[in-house]
Amino acid sequence: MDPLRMADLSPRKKRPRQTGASMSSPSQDVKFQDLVIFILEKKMGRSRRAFLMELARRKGFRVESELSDSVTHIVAENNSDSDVLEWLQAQNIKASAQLELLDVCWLIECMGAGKPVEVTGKHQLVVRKDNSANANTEPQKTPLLAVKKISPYACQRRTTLNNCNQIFTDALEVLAENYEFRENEGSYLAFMRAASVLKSLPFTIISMKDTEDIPCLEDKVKYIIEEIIEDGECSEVKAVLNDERYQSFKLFTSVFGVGLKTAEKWFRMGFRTLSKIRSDKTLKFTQMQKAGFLYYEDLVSHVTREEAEAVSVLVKEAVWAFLPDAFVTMTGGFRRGKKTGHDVDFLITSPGITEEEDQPILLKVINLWERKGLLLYYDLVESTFEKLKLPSRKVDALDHFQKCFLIFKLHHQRVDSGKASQQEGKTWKAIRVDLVMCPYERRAFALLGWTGSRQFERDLRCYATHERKMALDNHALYDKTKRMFLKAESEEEIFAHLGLDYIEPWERNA
Ligand code: DCT
Ligand code: MG
Repeated sequence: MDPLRMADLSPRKKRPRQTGASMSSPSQDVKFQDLVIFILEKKMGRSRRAFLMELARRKGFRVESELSDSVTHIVAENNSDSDVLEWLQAQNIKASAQLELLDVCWLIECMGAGKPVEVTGKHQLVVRKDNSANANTEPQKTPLLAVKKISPYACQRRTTLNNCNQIFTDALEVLAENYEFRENEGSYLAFMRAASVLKSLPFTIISMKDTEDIPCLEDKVKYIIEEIIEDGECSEVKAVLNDERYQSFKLFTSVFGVGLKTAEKWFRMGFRTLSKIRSDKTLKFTQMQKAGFLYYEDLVSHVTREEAEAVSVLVKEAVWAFLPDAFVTMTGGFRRGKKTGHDVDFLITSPGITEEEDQPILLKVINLWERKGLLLYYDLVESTFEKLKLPSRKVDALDHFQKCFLIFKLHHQRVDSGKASQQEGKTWKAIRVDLVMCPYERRAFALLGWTGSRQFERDLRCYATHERKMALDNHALYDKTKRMFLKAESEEEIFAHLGLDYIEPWERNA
């Protein structure tokens, strides 16, 4: 989630809505000169067209009332591409190859981003099959008909990174985060669940009718969606983004080692900036927070995939020096195909790491890196794993494996020189890394748990409990009816035990 992007949802005062002829002049403040939009009235209706034209112009887009040669993008709603081509033919206009024929979802996304967004496949108009049997029927892109019944559980949905509803999910995640900051867990979960289900949809919501069969959308969520459909933005989100408490919590918790409790304390003490906190003589910081402040700039700039791959090479090199048959797997967001992350997560195991016997691999790796001057901070958490412990009932519980939360000093020779390296000849970047080590027998559970997303994990565990009378966590799956642990060698087997279709890691971006 990027609240700065949300802040971009036009910082204007709410104006009375205008329709029809009272639209602002097309020439007002055109920010994006390269594209000229024409919105098709056919099947969209006059008032909705007028509303969208006005909104787009307010956001700095050039929107023409009449179709002309200068138009580069035609936006239509409820039309297939052949509908639009037929219409153009009837107007005696020949569509050039450069002319983009796009669904209204593209324009709505542009409104959310406050700038033109890249055209991808999902923005193209549906191609109507031209067999005579259905040539005269409506185009097939009627979202509700196109979608099977949507499950309320994220583990029964396929959620790729191609989010057609980002304008809504960004808004819902800002509101969820604000509830989290206010320790309202119920609303936090409700808004996260709603954002998650919208991320799985293969279409963009363009009217409230599209939301009718979607689960997990409480009234307060629908209200937000409706406002965004109508205005292109949400007043509550704008208020939250401008709220001092939200801004302070967001800022304070962006420091590694600072959680809600500390943020709350600093806010109550009247702090609003990190520089005041850092220079305060009376405050005591944990080692983690000290490191968080020291490497702040690096840690808030996202880890790129290139950087993650470079770290991966070094983790494997170090682990294999001590345990040549170890399996080292990058987990977390990068395993789900994300291009950036806040950290890089790794799961380490080997046939030699058993439930009975611990191996001091993490300690050896840490000692090695320390000798090489590659560790900026580390916290080694010892294992509290017990073979016969039943899976935790808490869906957000941390696991019991040995792990190390660390900050790695990644030298930049081989990777793209980002901002950090230009900083006065600095040749390295501080990168957050999590290393987790698990017994070989538990590797499938650990891999599934550490791949995420958090919402996906939450729903997997809820599904196991409520739909299957089983208990799942990062260590094990327990069948309460049969009163036995169910073993698994792979993630596929865990899904099969749960009676779920297998969901690939890149489809778990719930
Ligand atoms: N995880 C979990 N429950 C937690 C914490 C983590 O199930 N309380 C799982 C889900 C994702 C994985 O561990 C790694 O966690 P993060 O690194 O926090 O998440 P991420 O998806 O990798 O996100 P990012 O790309 O920001 O690192
Ligand atoms: Mg991660």
